[in-house]
Amino acid sequence: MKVKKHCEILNRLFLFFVIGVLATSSQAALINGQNWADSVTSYTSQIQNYGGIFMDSTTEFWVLGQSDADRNGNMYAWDWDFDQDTVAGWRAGDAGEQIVVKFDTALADVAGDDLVIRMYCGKTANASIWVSEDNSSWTSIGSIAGAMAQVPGTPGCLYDAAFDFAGLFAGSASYVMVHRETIGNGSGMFFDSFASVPEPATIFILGIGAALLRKKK
Ligand SMILES: [Ca+2]
Ligand SMILES: [Ca+2]
Ligand SMILES: [Ca+2]
Repeated sequence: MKVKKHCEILNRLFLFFVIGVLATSSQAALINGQNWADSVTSYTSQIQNYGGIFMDSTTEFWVLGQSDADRNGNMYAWDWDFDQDTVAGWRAGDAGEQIVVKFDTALADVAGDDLVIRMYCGKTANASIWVSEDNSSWTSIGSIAGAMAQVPGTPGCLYDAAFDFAGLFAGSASYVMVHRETIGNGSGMFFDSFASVPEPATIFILGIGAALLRKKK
């Protein structure tokens, strides 16, 4: 009996610890252990959502915070009754477009992938992806290319492009830039969100917390 009581107390203490860890790490941009871009640092003149509305200071949220374009969760962004046009990018025409977003909590090089960008694009689209500590010195970490008849490149189908800093970038990425590399038909590209890849430790703590809560019921 006594042992059981102790276990219960330990369980409770651990639950408080878990809640405490989550509470101290829960800033606005950290949702479910994932770090989302906090602000838009700069963007070129033709950056717009799919409906053709140009981004301004009131619509920078299109690419900030958690993914929100696909509200019914089928990885397709154009279910008009459900989904939202909360994306920003470029259409067929203008060259050299780019967006720079900033993370208040910089992304580190963790085991495996570090950055995930949710987007959709046309089949000839191509963007180079760059990271920086200071918004001045940039390192290329890869690219996203459209493709024929598959994701990415299937109209409206969202794609999570993941990037590993390992061997490419030794710093902590406070800034992420997406830069347009192709123009012409099918080169449109629209970005929904920018995020860290959740660290296994965070997933583990969340998992234990959820298991304990279930046990309490
Ligand atoms: Ca959808
Ligand atoms: Ca990594
Ligand atoms: Ca969005």
